[in-house]
Amino acid sequence: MKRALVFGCTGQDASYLMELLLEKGYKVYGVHRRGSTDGHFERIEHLASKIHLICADLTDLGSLEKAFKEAKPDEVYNLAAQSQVGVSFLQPSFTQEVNWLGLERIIYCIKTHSPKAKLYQASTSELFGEVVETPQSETTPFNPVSPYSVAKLNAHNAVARERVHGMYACSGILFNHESPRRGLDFVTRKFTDGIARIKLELPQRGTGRDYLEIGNLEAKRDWGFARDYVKAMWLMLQQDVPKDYVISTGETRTVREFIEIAAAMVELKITWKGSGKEEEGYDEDGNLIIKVNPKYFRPNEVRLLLGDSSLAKKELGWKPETSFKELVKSMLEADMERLSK
Ligand code: G4F
Repeated sequence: MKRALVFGCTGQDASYLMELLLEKGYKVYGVHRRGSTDGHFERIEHLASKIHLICADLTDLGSLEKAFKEAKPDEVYNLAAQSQVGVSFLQPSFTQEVNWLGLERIIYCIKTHSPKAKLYQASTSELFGEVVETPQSETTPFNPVSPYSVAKLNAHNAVARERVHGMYACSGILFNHESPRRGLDFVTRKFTDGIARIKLELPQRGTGRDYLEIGNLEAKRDWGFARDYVKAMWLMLQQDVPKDYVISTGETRTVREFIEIAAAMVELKITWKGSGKEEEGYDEDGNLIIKVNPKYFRPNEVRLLLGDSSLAKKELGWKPETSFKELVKSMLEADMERLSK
C-alpha cells in the first residue's frame, strides 16, 4: 500500500486530493496546523475516520520531522500555504516563511527521512504576474508582482534545484481553481456566498450590510474546478520523469463576468452605475446590491491570466472535465442550500 503525506490537509485542494488518494487505495497522512478556531476540519470531516491526522507546522522543523518519521511517505504533497495574495502584501515575511522556507524544510525532511519520496509542490499561475505573453505555458517567463508570488517562485526554483540533484520533484503551475469548498475570502466564493445572501435577504458576511463590497472588477482569471485539478497533481507523481506542468482551462473571464453570470443564475440582473472606485450595482427594483470598496484593491494587481495546458493534455492525459457554468452553479447551489437552513 502506497503512503501519502499531505500538507495543508484541511484546505480545499487537500480535501479533494485525499478523497482521490483513498479511492486509489493509499494510506493517507494529513498534516494540519493547530487551529485557534472551531470549524477548522469542516472540509475533511467526512474523511476523518479514513485518514491519519498529524499536527505539525511548516515553520517548525521538529514537528515536520516527526510527521515524516510517522508517515514514512512514498509521495509528499505540499498544499500548505499562506494562500491569499492580498494578505501577502500585509504579511510579506510570514508569507516567505511559510510558502518558501516551509517547502525548504519539507525538502530537508525528504532528504533526511524519506529520500525515495516523490514531491509535489503547489505552484501557481501567480508566478506569471504582469504577464509577458498570453496564453501562459511552461515556457512563459515568470514576472511576479506580489510577496505571495515571490515566495512561491522561490519555492518553485527550490523544486527545480532538487530535481537537478536527483529528487523526484515537480511543481504544478495551477491556475485558479474553485469549488463549493473554496475559502470565503477568495473572490468566487465571496460572490456566490454574497449573491446567495442577497437573494435570501440576509446580511452580508463580515459587514452586516445589505450589499456586497468588492474590489477590482476588471481582473481576468482562468477559473477551473478544484476536483479536476487534484487529478493532475496525482498524475504528475506517476510519471517516469518529473516535470512541471501548467494546469488550466484555457478560458478567461473578468471578475465582473463571474459576478454577472452567478447573479443571472438566481435571476438577479445587475445594472452598473458609476465607474472605478465609485462603481455600484443595482437590482431591477433599484436596490443597491454591490459596491466597490478600494479596501479590496491590491497594491499590484495581476490583470490577466489565461493558461495553456497542452503539455499536461499530451503527456499526462489530463483535461478539465467541468465547465465554467457547471462550476459556478455548483458553488451557488451549495451556498443557497447552506444559507437557507
Ligand atoms: O480570488 P482571488 O483572491 O484569487 P487570486 O488572487 O487570483 O489567487 C488565487 O489563485 C492563485 C492561482 O492563480 C493562487 F495561487 C492563490 O493562492 C489563490 O488561490 O482574487 C481573484 C481576483 C483578483 O484580481 C482580485 O483583485 O479577484 C479580484 N477581486 C476583486 N474583488 C477580489 C475581490 N479578490 C478578493 N479576494 N476579494 C474581493 O473582494
